[in-house]
Amino acid sequence: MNPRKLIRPLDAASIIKDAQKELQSSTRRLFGKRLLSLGGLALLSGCDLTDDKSINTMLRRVSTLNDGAQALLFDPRKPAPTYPESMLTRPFPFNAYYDIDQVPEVDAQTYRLEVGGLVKGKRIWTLDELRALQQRSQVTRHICIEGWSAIGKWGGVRFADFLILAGADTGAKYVAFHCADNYWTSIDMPTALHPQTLLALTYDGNVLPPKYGFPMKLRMPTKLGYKNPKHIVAITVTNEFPGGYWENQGYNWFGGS
Ligand SMILES: Nc1nc2c(c(=O)[nH]1)N[C@H]1C(S)=C(S)[C@@H](COP(=O)(O)O)O[C@H]1N2
Ligand SMILES: [Mo]
Repeated sequence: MNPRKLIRPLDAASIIKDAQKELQSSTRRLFGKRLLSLGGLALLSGCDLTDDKSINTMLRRVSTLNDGAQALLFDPRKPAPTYPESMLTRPFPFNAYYDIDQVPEVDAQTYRLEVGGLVKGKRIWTLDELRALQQRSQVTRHICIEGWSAIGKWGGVRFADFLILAGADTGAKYVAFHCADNYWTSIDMPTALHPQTLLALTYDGNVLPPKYGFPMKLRMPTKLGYKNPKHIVAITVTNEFPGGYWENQGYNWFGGS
């Protein structure tokens, strides 16, 4: 059976609640300040978010907003909403460009994270070294362009801390991620340095399970699902546009959520 069939319908009620909070204050701010929230996006994409279908439509339209407009509207300091643990979506959905029985097996003992490109520091990291760094956690909403969203809890290292420890040139334009399943994606430096961007090693308090990206994924509540790479094996800091698996097939590169 196609696992997508098992995924819950959109959690419409809570998305609309978030959107309404934004809408109350955002109409005035939308064009004055640089605001890009769910509510702001609803306005920009002309959707009223009254049902699952219009949320779907909005997610689709958002993906076709051009990257320049999104980058201009995105405020890299604006925090994404967080939620109480009582709102966690159980079970959290699995998604990838293949079915769940194809999830890559990564060996914790031999695993090494390679950091390359414009960095001056340590280039090879073991899992234990990453686990020894200061850990934080977040309960945030993951929004997938295919029309579902879910609230999850991830723990790990703040990516900005990691980039600084690795001696990365934070004036570079992009950070690219290569994954054990050959997936790849890339993000802009302002998003890489956003305080909620996390190199996640755990899910819901336990070691990140294979289906959610063992040994490590990048979790960004400011970006759509496909910008959140799982099973990361290499990170590259670069000024050359790296693209991505879905982005090169037409998905919006900026991919803000
Ligand atoms: N390595 C890798 N990362 C990936 C993908 C993938 O196929 N491979 N799919 C992306 C998409 S489209 C989504 S919605 C999320 C799903 O993450 P989850 O399985 O933890 O829900 O992973 C993203 N990261
Ligand atoms: Mo996705």
